[in-house]
Amino acid sequence: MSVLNMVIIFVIFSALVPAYGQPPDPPQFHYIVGSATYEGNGSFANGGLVTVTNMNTSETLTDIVGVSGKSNQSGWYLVNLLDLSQGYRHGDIIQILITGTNNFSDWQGDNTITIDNTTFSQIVHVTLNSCSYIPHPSFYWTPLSPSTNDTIHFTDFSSDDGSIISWMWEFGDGTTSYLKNPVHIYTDNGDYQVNLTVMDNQENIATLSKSIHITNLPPHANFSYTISNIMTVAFMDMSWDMDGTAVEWYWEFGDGHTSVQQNPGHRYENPGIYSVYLCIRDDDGDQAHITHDIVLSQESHITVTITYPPASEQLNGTKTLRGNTDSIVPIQRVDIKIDNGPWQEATGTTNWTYLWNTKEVENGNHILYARAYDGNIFSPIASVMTEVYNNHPATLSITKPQENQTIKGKTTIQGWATDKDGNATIQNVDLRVDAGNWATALGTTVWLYELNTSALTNGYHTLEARAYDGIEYSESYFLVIKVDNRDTVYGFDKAFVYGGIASILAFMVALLVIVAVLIRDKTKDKSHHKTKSSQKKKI
Ligand SMILES: [Ca+2]
Ligand SMILES: [Ca+2]
Ligand SMILES: [Ca+2]
Ligand SMILES: [Ca+2]
Repeated sequence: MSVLNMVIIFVIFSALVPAYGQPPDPPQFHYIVGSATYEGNGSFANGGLVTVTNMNTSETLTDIVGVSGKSNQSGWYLVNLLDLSQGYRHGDIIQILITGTNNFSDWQGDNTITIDNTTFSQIVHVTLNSCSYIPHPSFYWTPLSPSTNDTIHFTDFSSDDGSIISWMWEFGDGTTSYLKNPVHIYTDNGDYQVNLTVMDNQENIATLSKSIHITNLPPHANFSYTISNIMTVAFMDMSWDMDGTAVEWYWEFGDGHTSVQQNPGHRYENPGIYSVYLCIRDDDGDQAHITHDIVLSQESHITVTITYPPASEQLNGTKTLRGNTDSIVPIQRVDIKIDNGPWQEATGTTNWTYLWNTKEVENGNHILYARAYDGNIFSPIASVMTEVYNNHPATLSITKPQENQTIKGKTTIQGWATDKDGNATIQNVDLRVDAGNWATALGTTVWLYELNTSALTNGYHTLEARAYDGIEYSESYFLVIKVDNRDTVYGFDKAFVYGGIASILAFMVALLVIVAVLIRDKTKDKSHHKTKSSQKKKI
């Protein structure tokens, strides 16, 4: 308020207050008009607390109007002395006490005035003297733009006319410190109000507040994955945020498909290398991303093993090949291949067998192959080298006599024998007739046997020959022969022929005897000639 205002107030009062006679009746308007200034520079002490006390009655008057309409405040102020209920009387001594505080000091001052009812207003001025300089708090921090988890150094920069004896820091996150120069770490981003309250050696207290902005830490994106099936991949979010949490995920699987799940699964159509991209957003809106290449191989997740035969095992005859498979998904079948032959389905899957007749291949080294199939892809091919050794039985033939040939007496049976494994391995050739006892022939690759047919009945018989190669007998060679030991003359049985001749001779002898008898009888008769002639007639 300016001096001009004060003048106006006086003008108004002068206009409103009628002329009165003598005290003790106070005028209709009766005020103390006061002002307060600071010591030294004389500037108005606006905002000081005005306390008005009647020293005679110890009563305090509250009807005070200060600058800007605020009560009980100094600068310019009015004290209404018309409140008779408070017992102000002519001649009472009134004390005006004003205390004030600005940024630098505490101020205080007082003055007294004696109520004079003969005037409508009285003027009192109070000069405030400095009673104590309050401290001036100040501080700064480094780094100037801190983030979550940064170590922030707070430095006290307060000043005082005396000395500062204590500090209290309130960091705005519920924590405090009583150090002069504390350090502090904020565990989350945000805006915090830092209060520094200092106290000087006169126990004056002052507080300074500043706002500090803690910057959000961006999240870190990361993920792992497991190939749970040949083409199906389970992705696991491994991201983190030091001062928050990830709240959004965005995946690109590298094959055109995407997901917003945190831990998605994805099935790929084809094997290959895929760049999988993950972008995350934290609860403060910051993003991070990462890309991993994943390799999907056809053959890496299904295996087949051959457990029998072991490598370089010598095999013969029919063997059961064995093995097993390992896969997360069901195996549909196991195939077996011998050398460059066709794939053949084995029996069983997890544990499989395959019956192999080794005689189907030549003696020597052979490679067995196995593969498993899950309906989608084949396993890598397992293989094992084996050695097959199967004896080949000898083979033989009878070259003489011919089939159904008739033989008699001592007949030489001839033939040959041979062995694929070497003719020298043939130990002997045996022969028998009609499943009788075996007899050993002379020789091997070329052999002879003297068959005495006289012990056989005439007729058809079966010759059987076999060869032995030291390991096994050959298959038998059969030959049907006809034995005929009868004597013949010109193709006829000798006995028959001779018998016939003997019969004829005997008949003729008998006939001669008869003739002779007849002739003798004729001669004995009367007519010797007659007898003879009759006998001739008979002949
Ligand atoms: Ca001080
Ligand atoms: Ca964050
Ligand atoms: Ca945060
Ligand atoms: Ca042999």
